[in-house]
Amino acid sequence: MTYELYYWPIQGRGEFARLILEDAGADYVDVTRSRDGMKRMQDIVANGVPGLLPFAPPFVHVDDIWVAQSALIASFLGERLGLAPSEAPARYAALTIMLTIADFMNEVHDTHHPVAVDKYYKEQKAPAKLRAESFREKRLPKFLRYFERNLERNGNGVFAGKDVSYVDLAAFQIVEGLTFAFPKTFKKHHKKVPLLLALRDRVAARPRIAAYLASDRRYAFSEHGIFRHYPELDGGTAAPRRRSR
Ligand SMILES: N[C@@H](CCC(=O)N[C@@H](CS)C(=O)NCC(=O)O)C(=O)O
Repeated sequence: MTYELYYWPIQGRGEFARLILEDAGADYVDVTRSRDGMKRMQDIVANGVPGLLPFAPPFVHVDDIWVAQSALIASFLGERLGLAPSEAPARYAALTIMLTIADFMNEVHDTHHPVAVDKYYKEQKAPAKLRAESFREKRLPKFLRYFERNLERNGNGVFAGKDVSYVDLAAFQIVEGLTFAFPKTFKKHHKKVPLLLALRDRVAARPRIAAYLASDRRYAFSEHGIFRHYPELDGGTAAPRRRSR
């Protein structure tokens, strides 16, 4: 059985699914890597598939099932691929935290696109600066504290249940994203999130994740993704503009 992942050729919100598929050693296709993949994805957003009309990528397909929305995809894949807690209370706790990670992704996105999703960052730089200041000073510390407290409460190094699950892989991704996009700000919080950083290391050391991260299947972070590094949004000054000839 082959899983199909439909997502843009960036990490973005599709990366949660990739990490699960990779960690599970699942047979999967990252559809937009193929020559006609982008067109197939856009056709599905325009016309739907039997039983589902997704609003936006990412979405996944296996057998006759189609699922959209990154947090739902993560829980769907985690449950099918042995990367979810087995008991109901912990399963719902994992999904609760995953949905909070999806909220967090929206707030990260809004630091560089606070006004209009369909306009460029350069068209909303002044409000982005304000939004990023609030993110750095209020929202990021609040989310980080929430994640750390969940790890403290579960008491065994993972977010829910006894073993590493999809939500731990997602937490790895947000630590990586923050390290790329907000290096200066995130470093100031390191001492306050020892369990989150330890979880990041634990996930990175999982053999299939380590192999994936070293492979060309892992897209690099970039200024087309959700986590973008603009020094001025990280409390620094803007990088000098490169002169084009
Ligand atoms: N809540 C959705 C958001 C999906 C989303 O915003 N996808 C972006 C890429 S990360 C997109 O392609 N959006 C196109 C659009 O909103 O028109 C999720 O978590 O999957």
